[in-house]
Amino acid sequence: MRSVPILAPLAFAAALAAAGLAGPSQAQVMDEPKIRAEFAAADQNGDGYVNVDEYVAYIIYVVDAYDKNGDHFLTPDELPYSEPARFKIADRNGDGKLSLGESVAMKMIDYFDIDTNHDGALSIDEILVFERVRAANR
Ligand SMILES: [Ca+2]
Ligand SMILES: [Ca+2]
Ligand SMILES: [Ca+2]
Repeated sequence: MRSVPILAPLAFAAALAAAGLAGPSQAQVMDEPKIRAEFAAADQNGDGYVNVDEYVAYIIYVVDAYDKNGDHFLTPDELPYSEPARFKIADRNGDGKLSLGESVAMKMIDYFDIDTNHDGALSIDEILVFERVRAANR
């Protein structure tokens, strides 16, 4: 199953790409400063990896940031580039909006796709690879 980023610009994954562990070489097509900032924000204990707890916490934070009307649901108009097909997949109960649980469920699919060495934490390198593929497919 392909990953389906619904909260794209946060590019959460994209996000996680930085924190100073990555070499200077890697991120030409990506917004590296933004990625660095988001990785640092997500890596709460500063160990250079984003684990599941940190990932979920960051998704919650991000969902909150996108929820412009404060109803705790994300609708297509609140998502900068939502694609109808992706939104539909994420919207499991088909009510036309994404609950926090639906958003987290969707992003967890990304998490396991990104964690290619299956150590349960996301490194910068894993995120950069993931984002490069995603950018290429966009
Ligand atoms: Ca961490
Ligand atoms: Ca909302
Ligand atoms: Ca829903």
